[in-house]
Amino acid sequence: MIKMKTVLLTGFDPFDGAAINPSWEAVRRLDGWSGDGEGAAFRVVARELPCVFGRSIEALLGSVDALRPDIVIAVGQAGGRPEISIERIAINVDDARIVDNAGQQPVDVPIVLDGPAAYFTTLPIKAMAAAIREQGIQAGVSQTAGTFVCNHVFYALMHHLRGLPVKAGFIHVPFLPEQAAAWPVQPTASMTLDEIVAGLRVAVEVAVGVELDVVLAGGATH
Ligand code: PCA
Repeated sequence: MIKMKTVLLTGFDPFDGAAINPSWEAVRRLDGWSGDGEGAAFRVVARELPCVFGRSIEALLGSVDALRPDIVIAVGQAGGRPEISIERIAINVDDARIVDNAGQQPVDVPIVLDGPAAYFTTLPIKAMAAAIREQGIQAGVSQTAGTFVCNHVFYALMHHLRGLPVKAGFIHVPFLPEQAAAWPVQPTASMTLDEIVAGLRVAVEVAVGVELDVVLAGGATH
């Protein structure tokens, strides 16, 4: 019998005065979705995280320990980026340019005292980006998840799961068109919710089905 894999997807609540966060809007549409691809049956559980330093980690790791997922993909908004960006690396620093939803603004504080400088994701990021693009949706590998709450939970997730056979990582998604239209800087990139949801579906299927990432250039020159 094929073991049913559990995929934990998380999204964030709105932050920085926004009314909506596309990461949670997309992820919540995938709650309860199950698939049965090539010997890799899975079901998705979605959870919302608060955009708050500290509490976001407690919520994420609490769900990881309760659900014992095989795969964890945390998702957040990266306003201004044009593509679904699959993050390669989490770094051990909080450096907030804006306050979080609890008014906190840590600057140059380690996430885990005496933790390693960084962790690589354990998701097959090149295969994921390529498969999303094959569906006509812009996607790529990103070399930094920033230094705000997204990188914060990404680092804590990888630290928590180190040495365990759980694939985990982080995906940033663009603004929705209505957010981009209201942004003071024009033009600003966006993606429809349907496209974001479709891209995340492909990301989940590849994360479940691909054990060894493909070798494809996905770097950056700056
Ligand atoms: N994006 C922020 C935090 C929450 C979110 O959706 C970030 O990129 O850090």
